[in-house]
Amino acid sequence: MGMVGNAHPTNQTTNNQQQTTNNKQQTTMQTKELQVPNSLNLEQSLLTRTASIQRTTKETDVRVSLNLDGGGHCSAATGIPFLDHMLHQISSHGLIDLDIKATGDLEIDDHHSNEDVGITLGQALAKALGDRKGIVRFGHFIAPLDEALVQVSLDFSGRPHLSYGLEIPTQRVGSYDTQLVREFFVAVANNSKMTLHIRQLDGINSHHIIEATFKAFARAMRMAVEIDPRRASAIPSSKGVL
Ligand SMILES: [Mn+2]
Repeated sequence: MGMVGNAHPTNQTTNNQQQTTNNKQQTTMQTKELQVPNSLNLEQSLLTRTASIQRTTKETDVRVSLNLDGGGHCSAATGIPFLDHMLHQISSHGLIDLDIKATGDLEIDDHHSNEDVGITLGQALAKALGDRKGIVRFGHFIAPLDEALVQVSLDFSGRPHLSYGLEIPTQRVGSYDTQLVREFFVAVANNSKMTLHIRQLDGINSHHIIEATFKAFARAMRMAVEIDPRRASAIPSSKGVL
């Protein structure tokens, strides 16, 4: 670089650099003042809200991996096609990445596999949520699917409960026994320690009623597991524990 007439520009550059440095310091100080005390923990918990559970019994072998902060990517192979279809609803509308594989005694019927997928999914949800710090905790949604309209309200309360108000008019959807919908949600609620209320507001077609339920459940859960920035990393309970 030429040195001609460099005195002024160099000084200006130095001044500019000092100004930039001062600005940076100011910015840093402002950021520090605005920082949530445990924001680092919050970021860490966001990055690790995943869980993998393998559960093996004499009846079934189920593996569930999930990421609560996913993008709705789903792989579901439970041996029960209609249940796979419903698990896709949870993932897609809950924005939860799900990888579920199950083998089981389907030669008897779908009962054990259906229930054990629910149990393992519930356990994975509980594990991924950890101590439930910072979550919104409550979630609700009313999902329409054509003539069907289903309301789900839930609370990651730590107290398992299911109120189930579906009246599904047929015994089967395809080869799936519609009684198993209740069994699935019992298993999820018990093992994730969730309070879960399901109300059918309208509906005629069994497939629509069940699918609207899973969609409403997915959206309600998405709301409940979101991190509440005003909650920071506090446990959302007046008791201090969930
Ligand atoms: Mn469908």
